[in-house]
Amino acid sequence: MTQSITQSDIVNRVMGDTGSGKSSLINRICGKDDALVSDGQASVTKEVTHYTTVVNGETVTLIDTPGFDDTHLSGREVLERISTYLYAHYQQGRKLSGLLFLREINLSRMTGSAVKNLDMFQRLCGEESLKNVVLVTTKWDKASFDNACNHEEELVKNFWADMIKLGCSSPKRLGKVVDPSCDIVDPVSDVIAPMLQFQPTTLRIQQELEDGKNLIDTAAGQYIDQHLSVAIKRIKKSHNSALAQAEESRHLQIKEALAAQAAIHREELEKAERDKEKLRENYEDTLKAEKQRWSMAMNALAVTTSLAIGAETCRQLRNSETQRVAQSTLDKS
Ligand SMILES: Nc1nc2c(ncn2[C@@H]2O[C@H](COP(=O)(O)OP(=O)(O)OP(=O)(O)O)[C@@H](O)[C@H]2O)c(=O)[nH]1
Ligand SMILES: [Mg+2]
Repeated sequence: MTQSITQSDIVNRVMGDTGSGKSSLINRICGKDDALVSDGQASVTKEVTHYTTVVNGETVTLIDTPGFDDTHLSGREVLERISTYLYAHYQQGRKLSGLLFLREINLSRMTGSAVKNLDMFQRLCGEESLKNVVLVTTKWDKASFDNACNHEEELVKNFWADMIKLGCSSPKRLGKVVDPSCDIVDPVSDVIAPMLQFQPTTLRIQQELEDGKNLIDTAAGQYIDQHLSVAIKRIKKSHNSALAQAEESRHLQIKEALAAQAAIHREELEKAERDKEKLRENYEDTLKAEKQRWSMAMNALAVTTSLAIGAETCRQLRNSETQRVAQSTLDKS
């Protein structure tokens, strides 16, 4: 169950590719199954949610986030959710202690969306906060050890080198179980515990929003905006080409298939143009809208919590009633 974060909590944010095991890791660290875990088919975590646990006597809060390669949400939607959450916490005087960036080791190559995810992560953090970042590779138990080592080497050499140079911790290996022979470590004692020593940091996106920038003018917002412009150009081209081919074709079935294709492109185009427009909106309006969305979620959470408390109270009452009846039977006998 989520709890509110207090000023003294050590707050760590968990990011990474979709399906890389962010929610599973949080469950493992907290020793509970509160965060919803995917079955590997599609992205599951859509809301930014926090979970709290105690490590070495310190209260640690872990923030679960959707990835920028989410299968349901657009990059703009993910950016809005993450930045609003982070900015709201910053405004309340809370800083992040650490950030975990996860990558599944048994994937052989970095796809375009994985690269985008990594770029967005760096733009959100800024160089100053990279010393608070711990890189993590997951699912070592599932991969062939040699292939996993090769992929790790490729990541460190080609994709994570700059981040490591700027102070990121070298990657930690995680799998379902700890295995010292392969350097597969324990997430609590080997990943979270060392992070307790980190000096809290202000992320670049938090500072940019504090300086009064609109989302589109932040480093992360600009990246999304550029990607949307490229996507809009590409979709327009495909849309026009499908329409032209449909017009030229003499076969009714082909004509219909191409027209259907053009209609799909039209929808994609409208969505991308809407995203671009929304990104341009005043950040205060975005913040207000996101907070409203949250407040509904928070109310729902409060109801769930009180229902849970109700059920627990009933259970306790039932137990005490059972004990009372048992005691009176004993007294009578
Ligand atoms: N074998 C193995 N499977 C894992 C490990 N960690 C996570 N998984 C599995 O990977 C799948 C995805 O895990 P999640 O924790 O939902 O991943 P996520 O990054 O939170 O995914 P989204 O919220 O959808 O972005 C699930 O089926 C997990 O059981 C691991 O260390 N080893
Ligand atoms: Mg998740």
